Amino acid sequence: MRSELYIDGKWTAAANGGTFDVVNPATEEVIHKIAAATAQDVDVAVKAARRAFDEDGWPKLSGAQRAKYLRAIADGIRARQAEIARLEVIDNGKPFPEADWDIADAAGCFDFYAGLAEQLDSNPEEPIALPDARFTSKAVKEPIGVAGAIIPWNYPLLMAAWTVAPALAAGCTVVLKPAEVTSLTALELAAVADEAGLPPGVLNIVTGSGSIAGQAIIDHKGVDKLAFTGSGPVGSKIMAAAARDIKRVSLELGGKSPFVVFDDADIDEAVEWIMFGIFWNQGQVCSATSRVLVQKGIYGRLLTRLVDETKKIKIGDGLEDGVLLGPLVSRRQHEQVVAAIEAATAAGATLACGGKRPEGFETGYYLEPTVLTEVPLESDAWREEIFGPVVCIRPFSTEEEAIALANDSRFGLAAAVMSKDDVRAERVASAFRAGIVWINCSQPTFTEAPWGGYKESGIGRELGRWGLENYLETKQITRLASGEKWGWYIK
Ligand code: TAP
Repeated sequence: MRSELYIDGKWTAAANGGTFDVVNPATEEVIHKIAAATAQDVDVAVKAARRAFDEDGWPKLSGAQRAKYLRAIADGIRARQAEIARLEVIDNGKPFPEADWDIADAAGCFDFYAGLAEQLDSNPEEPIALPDARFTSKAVKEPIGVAGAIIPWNYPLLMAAWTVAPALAAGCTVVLKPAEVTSLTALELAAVADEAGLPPGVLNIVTGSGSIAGQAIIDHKGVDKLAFTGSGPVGSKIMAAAARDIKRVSLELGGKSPFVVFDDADIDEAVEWIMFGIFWNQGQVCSATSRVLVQKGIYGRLLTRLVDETKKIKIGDGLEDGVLLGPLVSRRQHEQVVAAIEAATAAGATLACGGKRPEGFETGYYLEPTVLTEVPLESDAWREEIFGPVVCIRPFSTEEEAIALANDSRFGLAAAVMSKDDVRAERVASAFRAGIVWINCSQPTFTEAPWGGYKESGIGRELGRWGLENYLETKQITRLASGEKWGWYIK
């Protein structure tokens, strides 16, 4: 396990020697200590990233040359997949098969953006037709500069890949701050990049707190672009900080995503996807479909089946075979989710199952998977992100009612609909005010497709070619044809 900052191609302690504890959420044991970056460390990292961008030529490499590094990083991650996945489990708590999936996805993300970096070479410019024949014009794409990336704890390595891979592919250099509670695998990414021969300063990892290291990144004048994934309040702060220096900014924030199930849906299939939509990763998923709306004809039967299946979920340490629900990421997150459930029942909601620490789990941040019914529409449980394994479920009568309930939210990250009637499913999909819509499923995520939210769920899109655009500027180059004269002042 690494414990130092990775700055300018070197491993280094924090300037003041400070560290923070790494806690295994399954055992509550302190398993490691990691350097806590100060503003001074962030300054050194940003200056290294600036030099790598402005002087050392990272953006001047061809896309194909950058792609070689990205593919070497992908290969390096895959070569150590099981070991990195294990680190993810002891840091974040998720079951090993989920962590293994994430690490494979992270490697795939570097491969995907290697392909897009190569495409930048084959499409270096776009000719622009002008209405004045004396001029020709073209648009070219150029990297924005130094990207400051701040990521959360729910998919530690994968969120790093979603920001670092497109940034490097575009020709940007990066200073990345992982979440304090899950920093182990970001440091492994630095180690893999180092082994891949990535030039010094191109990728810098500064572990530490949001209020010190994160704040230093968002305030630094040497950072051109801020890429943030996390909570709305911090996203709002980051946007305000970006506004001060007109930094480019992309935000991937939370949601309270609806899942509408019509009464022609297969109940088993619906229950499978409802569970996947809220219990995967202990429900700590920005796109979790945490508000389920079920048409009255099947509501009772579906609820009974959902509660039966939810009670069967095997809870335990993510390293144990067959575990489908690990502990929540931290004591703080556990306390917040328990408080949200208590507030829900105080507001009038009914606990259909779950809601407490499971029996036999006195240690670890464990929580039973929870189903809430009769949740008042104005309560926080219905309207605010809980970010835990807690689903609110209610019946509806008509399609219009379901759409109105689904869209009645300040968020708009994701939404899902289930129906055997394809025409209706498409109609509802197009009526959802959300950036990601699933039909007859919930959560499958592909590196190729755009990811991001409407309304307060964020700004900009990650993944796919949209993710690359996040790190590119557009420049127009307009030329007066030789032999042409302007003749405004001098005839
Ligand atoms: P946040 O506080 O938003 O943390 C996300 C990242 O921002 C972390 O790296 C954090 O650092 C950093 N950060 C915090 N304050 C900062 C500041 N002033 N300047 C710069 N960076 C700062 O999320 P959280 O506290 O981990 O979770 C709180 C809630 O946010 C959750 O319950 C959930 O609702 C939501 N959340 C959403 C997502 C997604 S994917 N949308 C992911 C995680 C959480 P440190 O954590 O190291 O201090």
